[in-house]
Amino acid sequence: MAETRRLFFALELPEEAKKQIIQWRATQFPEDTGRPVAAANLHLTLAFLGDISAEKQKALSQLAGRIRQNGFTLTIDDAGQWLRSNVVWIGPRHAPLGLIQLANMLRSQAARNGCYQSPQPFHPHITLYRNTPRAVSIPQPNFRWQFKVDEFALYESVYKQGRTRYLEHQRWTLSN
Ligand code: 2AM
Repeated sequence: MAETRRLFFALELPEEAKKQIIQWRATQFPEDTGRPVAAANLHLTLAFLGDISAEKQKALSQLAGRIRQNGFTLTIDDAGQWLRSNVVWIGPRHAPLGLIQLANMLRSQAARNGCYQSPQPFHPHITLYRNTPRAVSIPQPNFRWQFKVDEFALYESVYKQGRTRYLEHQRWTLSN
């Protein structure tokens, strides 16, 4: 069988934002909340591609490289839990148009190339905990992390020795 890789397009977070998120998380949630996502793995997924061939990766990378749009400012000022997927997340209360446009474009390119896309609308989020065993009380979002987004990247999810790592394959700058 041809080799495949588990790939997704995502936004990386600035180091400073990651630090603040980790500090906030440490002070707000009990230890048994779930499996905390490592600081290095904090990201905002734009489009999940699944396990795909090198050929499909190339085609989708080419299409991603043709996206012409400006960067945008992202404000992370909301938090919640999804019981269906057992995750605690943070994200924007109001997603900027640029973020929606970028994700929708990548998701439709993925769908047209045979990568299953959830029929649910795009809910931009950064997962903080996975495998949350029960409903947790979500603290009031007493934060407002804001940063400029002018790049996006293609990542590979690698699971090895019980750990997930995200390897960056390619990065693109957002400009008109
Ligand atoms: P999540 O954080 O909400 O779990 C890599 O797995 C990234 O792709 C994660 O951010 C994950 O979102 C996202 N993703 C979206 N759909 C997925 C799926 N069907 N399987 C695994 N990850 C998915």
